[in-house]
Amino acid sequence: RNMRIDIITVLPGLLEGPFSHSILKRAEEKGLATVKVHDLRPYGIGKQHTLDDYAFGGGAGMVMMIEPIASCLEALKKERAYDEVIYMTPDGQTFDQPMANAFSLKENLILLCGHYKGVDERVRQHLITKEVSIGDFVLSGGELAAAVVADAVIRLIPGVLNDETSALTDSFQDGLLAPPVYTRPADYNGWKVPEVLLSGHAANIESWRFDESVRRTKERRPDLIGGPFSSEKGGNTTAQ
Ligand code: 6GU
Repeated sequence: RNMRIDIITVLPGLLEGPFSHSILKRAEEKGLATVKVHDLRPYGIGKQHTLDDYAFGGGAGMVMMIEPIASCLEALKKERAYDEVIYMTPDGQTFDQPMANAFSLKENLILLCGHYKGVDERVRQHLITKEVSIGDFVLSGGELAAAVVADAVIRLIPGVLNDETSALTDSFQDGLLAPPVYTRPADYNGWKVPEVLLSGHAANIESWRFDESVRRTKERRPDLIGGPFSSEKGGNTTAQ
């Protein structure tokens, strides 16, 4: 299985970095995921390849036109079928771990990055299947948000991570924050590692980690306790 993520943007240069490094690069090399960035410019209108225009009704800010986006989507859809065409926008549904898990089960995704004052509403009504935000703050464009979503999704594909980096022990994967971790030395100038972790008693260690996860979650993120993604209610929705 090779997941394909196509990203459409007016600033392809912004997305050159994230996918040529570390885990995402390894996923590509293993043939588990392919990310392709598409410059919208060639699909623009006229000699200047125009992509945006003034808003009908007036007001500051340019609006991305429907035709270049429709042409680009049409070209991509000639190559393969897509499960979702996702518009990256601050007024979309907030991205979270369950959404990342759901996307990681799909074959092919398109991420459309918004810019300026956004895209013509008819793009959203007719060409998009989902609208996603990465949180309640405003970025200059959807590119960095698309990189965040692609990273969170690709690392969940079976085989991308090894045992050491396993996604199954991540914060949020079971609806709780991850427990504290320690490494050598066991005593750093009197700052000691909890005794149980040195005991070699697997069941006690597991139980300590669970208790610490709960304690940490209650302290830092009480909103997660008993929520729709908490460990009691949530099933495993990961691809692995
Ligand atoms: Cl998806 N786009 C932009 N422009 N800003 C954001 C965002 C997306 N998510 C949070 N802020």
